[in-house]
This record gives sequence, structure tokens and C-alpha cells, in this order.
Amino acid sequence: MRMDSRLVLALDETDAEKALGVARSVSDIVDAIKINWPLVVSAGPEMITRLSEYSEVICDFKVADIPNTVRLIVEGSVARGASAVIVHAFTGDDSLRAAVEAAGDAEIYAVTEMSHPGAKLFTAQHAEEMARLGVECGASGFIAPATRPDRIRAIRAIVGDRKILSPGVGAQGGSAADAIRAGATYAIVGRAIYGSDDPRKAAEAYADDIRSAL
Ligand code: OMP
Repeated sequence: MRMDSRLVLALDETDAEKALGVARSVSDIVDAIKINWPLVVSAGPEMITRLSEYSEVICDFKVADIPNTVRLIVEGSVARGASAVIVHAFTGDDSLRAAVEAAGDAEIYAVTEMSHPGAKLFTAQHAEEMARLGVECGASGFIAPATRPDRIRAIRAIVGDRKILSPGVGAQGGSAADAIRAGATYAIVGRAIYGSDDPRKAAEAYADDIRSAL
């Protein structure tokens, strides 16, 4: 995946035409566009392919299932044009390995600690173990919370030079520059870009903020 601005757009806009408009307007600024269930259930999985005309696409399906189902979801995402798929790590080594194998040349990013307050109940308590498992199983990258930069540092210490993508910037209160300083490779930003009056201007501002931390 491109590593220029280190900014990933989380495109959770549910109106297909608006989503494509935002994608078009920021495609030269962001390194990738992340698509999640909100846009897929409202506009269909063909959005993966349509977005891939503008940018590399990360399918954030947070896949959490048995190996066979994981394989089918990852293969289907890659066939539609995804460059990477996000999966949960708590499902264990067999499901993670199935994801990595099914991805082929595409990448698998494993969730460690999530960014929202409820993450403290379960994912935070096992984040380091999940990061270790992800490394063992061949994940190319990890999701770690921009809302808690100290936790990005802890995950960075485990995953070495693999990618870390950090959501939780803007609407959830985290800072892109702080996440990058703590060791994130990319900051993921959603509502603060696609929900703003001028998504391009907002994306430029986040790219500047990230640049200030490099
Ligand atoms: P905003 O809060 O609007 O910037 O969107 C954040 C995006 O990152 C959403 O698509 C979330 O589903 C996703 N996300 C998190 O917010 N927290 C996580 O711990 C993990 C993810 C993710 O895997 O991308």
C-alpha cells in the first residue's frame, strides 16, 4: 500500500453517490480508502470495485469466524478489488492463518485493542497477545487505537516494522499526529473528513498534521 500522506479515509458515508464524490475529491491525498459495513449494506459490495478505481481499498469487515468462512470473505473481498482486509485476531491462529493464506498478495490487518471506551472490557486486556499471534500468523499490519497513543507504543514494540493503522482520530477524540508519533504507520479518519463541509480541505489538514509528526 502507498505510504505518502499516511492518511486513510474511513468512508462510512451511506449514500453511494456522496461516498463516490468524497472518494474522488480526496483520492490524490489519501493513501487508501477503507470501506466498512455501513457503505456495503447500503450500496452493495460492488462499491469495493468502484472505489478501487480511485484508490487502494481496505475492506474493514472485522472478520471473526471459522477458517472456512474467513477464507470465503477474504477471497471475495480481494476478487472485488480490495488491497487489504481487516480481521479480528481473537478468533485464534487457524482463522488468522486462513485469512493470510486466502489474501494471497493482498494484506491482512489484525485488530488488537479497539478505539472506543468499551474496548477496555475485552480487547485491551488481550491486545499484546493478539499482536503476537498476528505476527506469528503472518499478518501484514495491525489496528491500534489513536485514542490511546500509549497503547500504539505497546503494540509497536511487539510488531516490529509491520504496519500499524490507527483509527479514533477526530470524531473519537484522538490526534493523527500523536498517533504517528506513538508509532502508527497510518492514521484512519472517517467522519472528520467525509462528514465535513469540505472533505478535501479536511483531508489536507489531516495530511499536514501527520507530516508535522514525521
Ligand atoms: P471515525 O470515528 O468516523 O473517524 O471512523 C473510524 C473508523 O475506524 C470506522 O470505520 C470504525 O469502524 C473504524 N475503527 C474504529 O473506529 N476503531 C477500531 O478500533 C477499529 C476500527 C477499524 O478497524 O478500522
